[in-house]
Amino acid sequence: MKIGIVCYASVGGSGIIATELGKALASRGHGVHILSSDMPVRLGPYQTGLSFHRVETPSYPLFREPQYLLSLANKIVQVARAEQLEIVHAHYAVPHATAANLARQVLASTPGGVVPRVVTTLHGTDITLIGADPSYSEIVAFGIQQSDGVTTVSESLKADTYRELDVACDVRVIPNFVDVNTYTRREVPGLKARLAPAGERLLIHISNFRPVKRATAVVDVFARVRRRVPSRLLMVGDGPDLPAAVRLANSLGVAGAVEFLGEQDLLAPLLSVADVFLLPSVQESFGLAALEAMACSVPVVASRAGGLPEVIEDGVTGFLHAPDDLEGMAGSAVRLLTDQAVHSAMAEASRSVARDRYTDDRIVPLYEQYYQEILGRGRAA
Ligand code: GMT
Repeated sequence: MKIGIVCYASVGGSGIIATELGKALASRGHGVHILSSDMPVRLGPYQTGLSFHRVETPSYPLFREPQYLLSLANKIVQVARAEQLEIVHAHYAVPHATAANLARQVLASTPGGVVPRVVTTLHGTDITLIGADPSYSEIVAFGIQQSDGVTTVSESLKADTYRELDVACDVRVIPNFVDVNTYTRREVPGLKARLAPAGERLLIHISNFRPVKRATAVVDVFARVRRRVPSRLLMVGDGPDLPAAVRLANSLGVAGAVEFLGEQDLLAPLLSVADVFLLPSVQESFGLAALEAMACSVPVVASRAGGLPEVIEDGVTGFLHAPDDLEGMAGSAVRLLTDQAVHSAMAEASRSVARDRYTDDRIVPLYEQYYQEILGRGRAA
């Protein structure tokens, strides 16, 4: 198939999954074209069958705002025509579903031209935060409704979509996936000694430090853990709440035990030296970062929110608590750090779940089947 994938290039789960999907589809023989405003973080080196198309959004003195929706729709039209795309797969509804549907409309108005089918994958905040905002909701719902196929990354997000927006279309749940060969626990000589020189236990958090991730709650939970277990915290990523997390680490007197590492390309080595992953998000449609940790045999202590209970089994691969129960999260982390038997069982179960349910080999064919179904429906019509 000839497939266009539209995604954000910034660090965030939707762009990561879109890029990993593009790479996996190309290695399975499809012609894949990624459209984004910049090179997506996980694109990696050249791969046969995979190309990248930059969406340029020129500024003009009259415009106070960049016209990204228009330049993206325009780029989709151009790439679809040049490459005869059969599928345009929009990752994150805002505004990618709208741009893809607009492009399809333009292409349909050209006699004899190719008209791709539009698939939209909803990732989370495009529904739960941004999409449902009254400033966007009508257009987001329309973009979803007009798509030829719609997927969500969890059952929870599917329910949120029906609840938050006025959409009545069928929604297919296709969960996220992880490359378990890249994300696997490995020996990293000297790294643990460098990050935990006195043999402390290591907790880790990886995110884009947006308010929904509650980076300050991570520091708060860690401060409670450190009172009971000699430990250190790795904070990986960057975003609006980073300064608040640094301030809180200072005011709680744990700044010396917290390393703010910023954005990192290679996460598996850091996960390989970690003992517990903390994810106290307010809301999380899936929790790709948690799945990547699990693949590296790191048990997760997280919020019982959104799709996290679909990924993390409470008491088996980690512990779940109400988002505000920071003391409960600290208690679970302490249990993992002090009871080796519990930790080993959960580490092993975490790896097994990632390997048995969420590999690219298992999930990517679900997208291929879905594309075929949608193309088949188009032909029948
Ligand atoms: O994690 C983020 O805030 C980024 C956001 C995105 O769309 O880039 O992530 C969402 O999509 C990921 C991939 O499907 C999910 O794993 C995350 O759980 C989801 N984030 C939220 O729902 C807050």
